[in-house]
Amino acid sequence: MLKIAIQKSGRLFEDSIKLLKECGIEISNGNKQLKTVADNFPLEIYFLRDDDIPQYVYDGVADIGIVGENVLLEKNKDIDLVYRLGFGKCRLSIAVPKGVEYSSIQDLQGLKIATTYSTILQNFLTEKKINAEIHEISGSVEIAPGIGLAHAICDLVSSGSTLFTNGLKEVEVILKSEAVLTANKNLSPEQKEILEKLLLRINAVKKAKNSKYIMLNAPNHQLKNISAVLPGMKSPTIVPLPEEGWSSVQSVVNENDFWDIIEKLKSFEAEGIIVLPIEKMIV
Ligand code: PRT
Ligand code: ZN
Repeated sequence: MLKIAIQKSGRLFEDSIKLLKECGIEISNGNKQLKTVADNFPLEIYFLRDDDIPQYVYDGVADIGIVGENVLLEKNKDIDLVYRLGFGKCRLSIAVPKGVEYSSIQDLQGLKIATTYSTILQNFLTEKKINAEIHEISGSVEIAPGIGLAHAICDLVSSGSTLFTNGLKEVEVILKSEAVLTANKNLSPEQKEILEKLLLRINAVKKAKNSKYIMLNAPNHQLKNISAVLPGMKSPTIVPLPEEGWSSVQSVVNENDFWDIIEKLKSFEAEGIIVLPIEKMIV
């Protein structure tokens, strides 16, 4: 049995549950309880506050956990970052009131900066040789300059609208963060084996998300050109069509290269191009 800690409620909860579901792991009890056991995978799920997850993983109360990289770094526990999960993306940034002139990081010298991320901020300031006073507060950081508590803030930003509505502007990004899978350093061989199985599934889900299945018809004299732009997992699947001189080509393409590839395929006389999402991909 492997114990995983996920956020009880909040920004990472739904995506964490969704990921487990996509990995074929069924959880019937929801998050009303502190913990529950998956029906079809040796996984026990603990629902916790995100701030507590690194400590629990470090203590071995949970073996692995899903938490923002920002929280992992702030808590600074000796646990492993095993996998970047690609959701819960945000950045930890320094912001100052809109009207304040800011031309370089030197403008932070001597300022008072309010934050809930004092460890990460202190490391950043030390590295940049900036002497600023950190004022640690537990929430509503964005109102600190407005009420005269600090000159600047250091907080998480995603859309930027919180900064905007509080009359602040982002001047330094100190960390780009996303949800990560973290693990205790002393897992038993049995726990490691379960983690490997889970990672295989997570990988399959992630790979599939970044890929599309593509089907098209092409004249046979273009098959060489088309195969060159459609590497697929090994090579494209090519099946002759009943119509003389034509074939059906099927392959997998990376989401990022998608439009580029489509343009090339069109120039090689591809027709009837169909693109499908992939649910899982095991390579
Ligand atoms: O109750 P618990 O302690 O578990 O939850 P929490 O309230 O501490 O955390 P929660 O649910 O707000 O965030 C969990 C994690 O989501 C964070 O640790 C980040 O890794 C990630 N995340 C992603 C964010 C944001 N985006 C985000 N925008 N966490 C917080 N914010 C806040 C930010 O602090 C600011 O107040 O949203 C506001 C800014 O958003 P924009 O869109 O206006 O820029
Ligand atoms: Zn929290």
